Amino acid sequence: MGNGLSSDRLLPCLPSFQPLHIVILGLDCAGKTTVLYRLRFNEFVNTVPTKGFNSEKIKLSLGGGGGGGGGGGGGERRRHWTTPSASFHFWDVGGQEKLRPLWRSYTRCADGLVFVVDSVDGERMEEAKTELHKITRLAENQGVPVLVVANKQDLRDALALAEMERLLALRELGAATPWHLQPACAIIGEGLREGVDKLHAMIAKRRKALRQQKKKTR
Ligand code: G3D
Ligand code: MG
Repeated sequence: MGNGLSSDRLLPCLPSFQPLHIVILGLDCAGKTTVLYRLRFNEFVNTVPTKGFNSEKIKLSLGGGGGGGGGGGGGERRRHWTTPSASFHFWDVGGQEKLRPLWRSYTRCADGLVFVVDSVDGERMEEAKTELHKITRLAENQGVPVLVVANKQDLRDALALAEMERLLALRELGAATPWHLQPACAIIGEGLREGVDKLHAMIAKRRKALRQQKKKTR
């Protein structure tokens, strides 16, 4: 689910040979740190509330959907040499209310955002929506692709994807902001690699559009 659009006047701050700068945001307890360590180690890591941030550089194969984990290919035993891969620098930032004003300093120069939402936390869906829209509306984040992770889909009371799309008002994110809503269960890793594939595709598409735009204005 997503709009898959890509166009913006801002140029990405990082040259393409550097890892993609991805910021993982969302309310506290949504599962951000679980997502980060699942991608890094391909296993469940017990988390404690994040007071500041966690950061990991991870090389991941692309296009394989589920597949192995990160950590430079440690869990990717069957990877063929032609399988495309990409390097990511993930920043998982604390989601408690008092820490949210700090988000902006991490998203400056971001190539992409991952916004993790607890699919069971209906009571705080409005709050999640407000924070998501606030961060994507910042001038420096205009056009930055967003992967919205509908996490904890393993739980019985998880909201359906269409309902989450509606409650988070994803269609109101703005025509310039590409987004994709990915159902996931971070504790077992389900949906995460598909989500990263989508995010990477949106970033690549945006970069291509920006290059073409730059050529035209020369
Ligand atoms: P945060 O970094 O967004 O604050 P955490 O969230 O990654 O610390 O996760 C908060 C709690 O949610 C953790 O449980 C974690 O195990 C749980 N969690 C994360 N992802 C999932 C998921 O996909 N399904 C389920 N059922 N639980 C998940 P605790 O008990 O340690 O608070
Ligand atoms: Mg955390």
